[in-house]
This record gives sequence, structure tokens and C-alpha cells, in this order.
Amino acid sequence: MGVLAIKPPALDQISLVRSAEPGGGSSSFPGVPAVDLSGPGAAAAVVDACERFGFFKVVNHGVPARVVDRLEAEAASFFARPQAEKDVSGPADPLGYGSKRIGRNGDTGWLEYLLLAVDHHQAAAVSKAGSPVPSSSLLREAVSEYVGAVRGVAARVLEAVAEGLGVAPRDALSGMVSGAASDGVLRVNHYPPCPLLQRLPDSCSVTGFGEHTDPQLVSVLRSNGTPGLQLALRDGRWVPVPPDRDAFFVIVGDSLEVLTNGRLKSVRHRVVANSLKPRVSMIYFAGPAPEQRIAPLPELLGHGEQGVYREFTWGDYKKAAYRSRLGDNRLDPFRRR
Ligand code: GA4
Repeated sequence: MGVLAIKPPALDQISLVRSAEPGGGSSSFPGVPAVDLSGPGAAAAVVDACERFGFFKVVNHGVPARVVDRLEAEAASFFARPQAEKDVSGPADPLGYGSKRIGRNGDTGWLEYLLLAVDHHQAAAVSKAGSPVPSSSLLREAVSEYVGAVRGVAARVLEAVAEGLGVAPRDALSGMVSGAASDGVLRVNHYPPCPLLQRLPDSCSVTGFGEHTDPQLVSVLRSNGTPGLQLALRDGRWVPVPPDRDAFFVIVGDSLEVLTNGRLKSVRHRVVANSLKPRVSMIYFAGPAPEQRIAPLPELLGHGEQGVYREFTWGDYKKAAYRSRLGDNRLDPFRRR
């Protein structure tokens, strides 16, 4: 507990984490696989990366840089506004503007964020007073344009997964997240610099966003050039993910694990604070319609074989997720014993 004894008061409530070993800490981690979705062998490469790490990055994705830069710039100007103005869009319960608190059950991190529902009819949240969130129409337009593009990346990734696993039709997975009733969410995170970090020992970091898995099928993350994202390898070791402003990082979520009967596994990941530079990330969470059954695809079950998990609907899983703590293993209660 020596570390906690020197914890500066401004970090009250925010937990510290043991730093990942520099440079990946492991000679057995070859680095984050990069996949060109339009290149030959993309489907096999996607499945291989998802099986080994639950994580990879998409390069040559075809999303114009101006679409990404526009959202990044609009988000930066939102987060630069006075606190009282931002608070009008909060608290995030579950959608809207949030600061330091994550979810409903006491999780905290060194960040502020916007969480927006991005279904096909709206690209925003609505405040308690009934006004659109965010209030800036420029930011709302930037969100719509960005989501329109990144939704396509998620669909192409899921098509590649289906193809790579030999599942038909091609849109067996992508169709779940592209329907009019699908439950897409966009999260825009701002991790301000945390200068207090310099007073902590090197072996220690401040939690930006605590370790967790994502409940949806896949998440598509883009960040600025500031490091902080880390992922847990299958053996439990944490490795830093070098930022790449030009790529999209894909994260396998719990629902895809169930749909593939555990062949692809969701991956624990977290963000640690940076002492000097702000980190901005935007993550699109590809979720299905609330009524969607989440159960193994028939091709992935042997004759008479039962799924590793009991089936559920996305709506039920989401409800259970909101009752959990960030770091909980949300799939465990559904595992057949
Ligand atoms: C993790 C993935 C997404 O960021 C998110 C998060 C959600 C929230 O911030 O409201 C949750 C978390 C996430 C899972 C458990 C619950 C709900 C915070 C939390 C403690 C938007 C999502 O869909 O699930």
C-alpha cells in the first residue's frame, strides 16, 4: 500500500495501475497485426488476429482523413468549453457528457467523454431538459458523418470474420449491426494530461479508463497520436498499443465471443493517463438490435453440441452489463457449467 500513501489528493477516487512493461514487455508479442481489408487473404488475417489477440488494426480503410479530422477538431472544441457548459450535456446516464465517472456503479477514470446513441435516426443523445446532446450542431454533423463511415468499417470486418470462419451468408454477422434497429454507440473520450503522474514511481500509472471487455460484437477505435491504450495478452500480460492516427483498431467484444462459441474471444483492454499530452479517442461500438438473439452460429457448433454460453438477447445482456462494474467478467454468469 506504499503507493497509495503518496497518492496526490487530486487523484482521489481514481485508482493506480501497475505499468505495462515498456516495449511490450514480451518477446512473444510480435506487435499489433495490421490488416488491409481489401487485400488478398484479409478474411484469414482477420480471423487469425481475432483468435490470437482479439485485436488488430485496419490500414488502408478508405475513410477520408477529413472525416476523422473534422470530428477530432469538433470534439476538441467541445472539451475546451467551460465546465459549466459541458455539464449541461450530462451526467452520462447512460448517454451524454461524463467526467471521471464511468457507468453507474462507482468506476472512475482520468477522463471526460461524450457517449452518444448513433442509430439510423439520430446521432446524438437528449439531455434531461429535452435538448440535443451535444448542443453544437457542427459536432452533431461531424458525428453523423464519422459514424456513417466507421459503421462501414465494422460491417467489412464482420463480413471478413464470417468469410474467414466459413459462415454463410456473408452478412450473417454484419447484418446484425447494420439494421435500422441496431444499437450503435459512439464514445468520444478526452484524457487530459495528468502532470501529477510525474510524482509517481515509474512502475505506476494512473487509470484513464479501467480494464474491461466491450459487450458488443466489435468496437472500432481511432485515437490521436498520444499513447495510453493497453491490451491484455491471452496469458494476462499487459502490452502497450502504439498509437496510429491513420488506422482503426478493432476490438473483439463479448457478443462476438458468444456468436463464435468462444473461437474468437473478447479482449481486456484499458487506458492509462499520460503526463504531458492529451489523448482523444473515438470508439464506435457495433451493437445489434435489442431483440437480437446472441447464440453460436450454427456452422460453429458440431452436431448435437451445446454452446459454451447460454444464449441471451442483446437487450438482456446490455441490462446486465449496466448493473456490473467495469472490470467484471460479464460473460462468466452465462457460461454453461
Ligand atoms: C464498456 C464499453 C463501452 O465504453 C460502453 C461502456 C458502458 C458505459 O460507459 O456506460 C459501461 C461499460 C461499457 C460496461 C459495463 C458498464 C457499462 C460502463 C459500465 C461500468 C459504452 C458499453 O457499452 O459498455
